[in-house]
Formats: sequence, structure tokens, C-alpha cells
Amino acid sequence: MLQRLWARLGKSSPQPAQPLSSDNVPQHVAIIMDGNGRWAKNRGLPRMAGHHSGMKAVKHITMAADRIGVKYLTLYAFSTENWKRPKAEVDFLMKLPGQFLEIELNDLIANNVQVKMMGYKSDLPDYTLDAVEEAIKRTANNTGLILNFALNYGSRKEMLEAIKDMAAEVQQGQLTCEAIDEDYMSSRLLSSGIPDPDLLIRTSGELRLSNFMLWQLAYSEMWFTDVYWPEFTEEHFYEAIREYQRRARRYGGV
Ligand code: V0D
Repeated sequence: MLQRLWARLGKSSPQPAQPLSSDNVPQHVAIIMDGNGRWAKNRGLPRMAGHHSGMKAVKHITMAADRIGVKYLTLYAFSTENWKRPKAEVDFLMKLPGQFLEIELNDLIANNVQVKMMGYKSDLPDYTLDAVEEAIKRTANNTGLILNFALNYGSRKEMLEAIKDMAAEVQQGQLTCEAIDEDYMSSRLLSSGIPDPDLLIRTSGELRLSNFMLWQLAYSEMWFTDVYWPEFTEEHFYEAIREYQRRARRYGGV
């Protein structure tokens, strides 16, 4: 479905070169989309060209995730630490959600994708937040893939805010310490309502979590690749899924 509509945008919809089992498809895949700047630098292009090119991979991987039956796709687009980058780069990045949605929102709607955002909205420029909120509103009743953008997201801040809110409620007698268990903590995080990721993918050779979903990734499988995000294709994505399925089968055996 998604592939047919997106085919119009000039990209065909390759089936996996190797077969992909429909058993044990991860329900939630989270991705740290790293290496956009390095990809550009290696080609003698400005970093911004890498970020722009990375948007195309977002489209292709969303399409692939939907096709194989992933239910939640969380993409780390901008961290709370990324504000430290040069102002020109931050300004450029903040225009990408609007640009992406201008091109893709109609197709996302047509394909029953629900857009969500996980992060701190207050620091975002109006034009960024307006674009994202329009997408969230216009896809709120969709029942297909949940495309969750981590935008101005930081995991330690997320946990501290939850803890501070809970402490204040305990102090005011609205919450008891005994009621704070793992499920309750999960419900107070920005990912509330979304199950923990089954699989984390990080591109570009870095082997760190970089303050991404520290609580939620406690039991997740992790898959790393040296491929830069702008070069990350459906085939790389399927490779990660196949490895996830192999690991799941191994655990089933013992
Ligand atoms: C740059 C690679 C899509 C990572 C992908 C503001 C770095 C391209 C979005 C997007 C970015 C976010 C929210 C939304 C719709 C689209 C995006 C940023 C960066 C940071 F509702 N790509 N993308 N946002 N890049």
C-alpha cells in the first residue's frame, strides 16, 4: 500500500533480497540516525546536505517498516544536546520537519500512518512545532504504523522530570511511594503508551546510547552498522530484522 503510493515519488519498492520471516517481527524498532554530517564531509559537501539526504532514508525506512508489519518506529531526529551545534546548523535542522511533512504528510495520511513526537516542545521554534502538531493532529485517528519522532529528546532529562513530578505529588499526598513501580515509572515518561523498543539500530559505527531511551532500552536487542544514515537502505533494515529474528530463535531454543 505504502509502496504503491510512494512509488510515485520515484522510488520503487524492492522486496528483501533474502526472505524475511513474518514471525517475530519486532513490534517497536528505535533508530539512532547517525552519520549524516560525516557522510556529507566524505563527499566534500556541507553537513546540511547530509541532513537533507537523511530525510530520504527516513521515508524509505518508514515505508519498509510499515511493509513488514512493525507497529512502532521511533527515530532519534534531534537530542537535547544538539542545541550546542552551530546556530546555522540548528536553524537548518529545525526546518526539516516542515520540509519533510510538506512532501510526505499526504502519503502518510493515505497510508494510515500515525505521527507522534517524543520530546520537549517548549524550546522548538514555532514553525517546527506547528508543522509537527499539524501532522500529529491530522493523523491522530490513523490506526497503522506509529511513526514516533524523538525531537528535542533527552533520556536523563525525561527521567529527572518524571521523578521530580512524582516527588511533588508524593509531597502533596496525591501519590504514595509504594505505588511507584516499573509500570508506573514507564507511564510517566515521554514514551507513555508506547511499548519498550524490541530492537535498537544505530548507524555510522558509534556504539553508544547517547542519552537515548535509557529506561526503555533496558531489555532491547541492539544492532549496529558502519553504514552512514543517508546510505541506510531497506536492505540494511531487513538485515537488522533478520538478525533480531535469529537471536529470538536462539533464546527460544534454550
Ligand atoms: C536530520 C536524519 C525528518 C537525522 C534525518 C529537527 C538528522 C533527517 C524529521 C522530522 C531530520 C521530524 C519530525 C517530524 C517529521 C519529520 C527530522 C530533524 C532532523 C530534526 F514530525 N528528518 N529529520 N527532524 N534529519
